[in-house]
Amino acid sequence: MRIFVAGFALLVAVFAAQPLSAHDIAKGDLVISAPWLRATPAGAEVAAGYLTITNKGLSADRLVSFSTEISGQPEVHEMSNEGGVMKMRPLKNGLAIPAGATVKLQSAGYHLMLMKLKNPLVAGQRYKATLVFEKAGPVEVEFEVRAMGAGQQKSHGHNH
Ligand SMILES: [Cu+2]
Repeated sequence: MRIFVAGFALLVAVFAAQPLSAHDIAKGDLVISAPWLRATPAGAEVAAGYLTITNKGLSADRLVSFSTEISGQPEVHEMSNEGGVMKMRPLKNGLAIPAGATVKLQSAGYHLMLMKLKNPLVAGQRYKATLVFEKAGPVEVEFEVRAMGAGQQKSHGHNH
């Protein structure tokens, strides 16, 4: 009995350590969580998207590209500090997701860039997109638009 209880407690601990929220999407070895887009002012031609990708596998994968109906030219970008000036540029070979790593696309870091934006993004809207990984293949996700002032993801504070 004692062994059973201990085993059950361990199982609970494992699940508690890795909560899978309603927004998490698993495909192959990858878990994608909390995809969101920052709302844009009227007339904006670009928008930025953020999410977190965890690779639970033993081999590296790569976010090669993505597509969404609201962007005529979606690109995966990185920010870099060049002589004190933050610049961004497309990652021509995609974004590496090393084995066992969690890669966050967030403000001032890697991000999805929605160039040629077809309409302004308003907080509360949702847009579907397809992320394309070298190994895991295409993964359908849904982005939630958050207010312009939004920074980091709020981990689980979302109501339907
Ligand atoms: Cu960018």
